[in-house]
Amino acid sequence: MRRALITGITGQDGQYLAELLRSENYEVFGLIKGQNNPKIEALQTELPFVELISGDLQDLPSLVAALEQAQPDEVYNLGAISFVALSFKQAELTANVTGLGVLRLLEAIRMVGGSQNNPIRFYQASSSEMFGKVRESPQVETTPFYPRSPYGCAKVFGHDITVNYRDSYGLFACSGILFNHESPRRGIEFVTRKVTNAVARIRLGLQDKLVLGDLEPRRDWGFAGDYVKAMWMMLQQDEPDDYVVATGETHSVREFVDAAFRHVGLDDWERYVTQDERFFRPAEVDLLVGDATKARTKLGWKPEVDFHSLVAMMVDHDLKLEAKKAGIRYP
Ligand code: GDR
Repeated sequence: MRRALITGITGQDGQYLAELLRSENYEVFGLIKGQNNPKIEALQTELPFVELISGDLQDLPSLVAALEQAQPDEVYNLGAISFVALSFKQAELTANVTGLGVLRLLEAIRMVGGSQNNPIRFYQASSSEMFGKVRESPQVETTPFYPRSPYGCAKVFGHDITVNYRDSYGLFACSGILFNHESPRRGIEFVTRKVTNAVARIRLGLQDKLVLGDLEPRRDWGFAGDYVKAMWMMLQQDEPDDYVVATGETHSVREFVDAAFRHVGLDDWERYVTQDERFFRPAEVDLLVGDATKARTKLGWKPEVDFHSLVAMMVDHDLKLEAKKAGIRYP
């Protein structure tokens, strides 16, 4: 049985990836920091097959110990301070976890290594936020980086150090440059889930306003369940490499809001939505759209869920969730 260790196991990608690896017959280990908290308890209920190991991307000895315990064939580094807005407020912490955390994990892998004929394979969750102020569209693996947030800067370091360890030490290390990917498991602080949850609550009469920031930024939004397959596929190749993972379609935040409200029959959505400075960022990424030709041709990967199906999936999930919480029958 192959073994995999996932950092960021409580996040949306960690959960989808754990399910995928389980279906591929892996033994799955998840790194968690801290003591029991509601997120960890929920994970234990939803994904009881995941064996949890305590450790922290800020603490090298704990990473070495986690690798020794899990003895993984594959390590997926999905752990990070991943909320871009927060990274402006906690820039140093972001650099430490999202940036230096990658270096620590790579060092731990060098130290523990895995067996000689079966060295540990490493996946780094890189991000389209590295492209930032884009200088070419669509973005491909060779597009220059121009990050626009402490998060983006930290991800550039994580990406570069992954490539550097591959070049320097021959590690089987891959970097997936993933564009935005969403799901019903997305955290409520991210714009898509914030919108679908509010739309559900407004439709059910539980809320009357949705307060957002800038509605003009454009993102290439895909489904997280599709994207974790690309992560796994990267580590099954003969050679390590870097890949853009994206749908190739871009939509503004405004279009996402419009689609979500229309899905529940509220076409006059402007009356529910207001904007507030609080949700604007000191520097914004205006336009992202990826070209995943390399992933399509070399990995055979392609996204299955399109933009409107994704919006519908998330709104329908939140309608059920919020109706159940409020004890309302819906529809
Ligand atoms: P992003 O995701 O920054 O693209 O990073 P997010 O959903 O937070 O923002 C998307 C866009 O929406 C605008 N926006 C708002 N955003 C939030 N969160 N809340 C609001 O109220 C709001 N109003 C407008 C933002 O300004 C932005 O332009 C995500 C994260 O998952 C990263 O970790 C990942 O690397 C990238 O996607 C790819």
